[in-house]
Amino acid sequence: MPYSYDDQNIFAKILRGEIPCKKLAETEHCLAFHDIAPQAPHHVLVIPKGAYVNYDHFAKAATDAEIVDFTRFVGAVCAQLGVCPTEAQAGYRLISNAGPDGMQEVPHLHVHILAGANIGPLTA
Ligand code: DGP
Repeated sequence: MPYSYDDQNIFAKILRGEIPCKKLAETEHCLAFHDIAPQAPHHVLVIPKGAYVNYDHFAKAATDAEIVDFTRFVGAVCAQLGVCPTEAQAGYRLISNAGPDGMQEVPHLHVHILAGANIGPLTA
């Protein structure tokens, strides 16, 4: 069954500028902003601008340009945060919840970047 994208989801509204966010960085294809309910000292969400429900949808339907941009952008945002594992004591976790068993709340693909502390078991 093909994915059906709900354009009234909260991240679609953020992308359209209908509700505000604390923006960290942006490219042609992606946006990074702070999570409204941070679960770590750094808790940033990275989303593609395209209408993708989750990672599975993105991997199957996105263009190569979108996928490359998204992948590199996540790395660039981690560098911007100063949490790349090459930094002493630094590092991060990337989490992307998908579907009901994945506990996904917002049906627009997002990757959580969690960093700034020793991140233990997650509920994000
Ligand atoms: P998930 O469970 O993986 O779908 O996580 C959704 C995340 O989105 C959750 O950590 C809270 C965050 N979130 C929900 N609504 C908003 C919002 O309006 N603004 C921002 N910045 N984050 C939101």
